Amino acid sequence: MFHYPFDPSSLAETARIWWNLYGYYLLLAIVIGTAVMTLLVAIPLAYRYKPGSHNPNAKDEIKPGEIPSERGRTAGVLLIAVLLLGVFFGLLTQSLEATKEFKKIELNGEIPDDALVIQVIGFQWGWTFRYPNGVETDVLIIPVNRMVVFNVTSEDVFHAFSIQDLRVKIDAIPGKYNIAWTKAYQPGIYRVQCYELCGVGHAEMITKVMVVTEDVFDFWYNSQGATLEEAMEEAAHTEG
Ligand SMILES: [Cu+2]
Repeated sequence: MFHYPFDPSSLAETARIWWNLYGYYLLLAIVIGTAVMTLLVAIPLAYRYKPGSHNPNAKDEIKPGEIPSERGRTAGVLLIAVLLLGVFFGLLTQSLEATKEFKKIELNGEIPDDALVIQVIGFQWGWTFRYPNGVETDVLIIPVNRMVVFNVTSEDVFHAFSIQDLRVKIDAIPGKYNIAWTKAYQPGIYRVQCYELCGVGHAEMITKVMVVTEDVFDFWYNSQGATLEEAMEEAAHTEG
């Protein structure tokens, strides 16, 4: 809906969902930030000390024990309060919608038939990706335009599996499987990183995800553990 610089929503469906939500929050932050900064400048200017008049706004002065008159502000304040409530309610609704979309596999209780399900195992300090055909890798390889479901766990301490560019993040907890998903829109290489402080090697708990075309992925997947370079060559060969 909104388009800002560094918009990642063309990279993946998950990126689109969260970036869209981020747009609402950013817009509100800009409106409120502008109002606050304007008042911060305008009020000291309007009520500053002026020579010859100790209190230029004496009519506004409230004396101890006196109840100030409303001076016609109640309606304005009420209007702003109602508007803000409306905006916050809108944000709440949008946030719930985005969360529901990201959690849809758990909520629906079923994985789409054409989805690729990859087991993601975090450990001190690295990642193992286990594919349905039994192949295990330390680099994540996924096809473009296909739903990829991550079944995330840990074999030691708490970690968090994340692909920042695709806006995927989920806790990796020993003894528990957490589900995340994405659907990448274009081939590319992105970073996989641990987002839960998990020991001295935490900062190096990084690998990459390679989003490849369906052809390359199929060659790689069916080759049962060939390198991705081989699969890419093979795919290029077939096309040529
Ligand atoms: Cu970690």
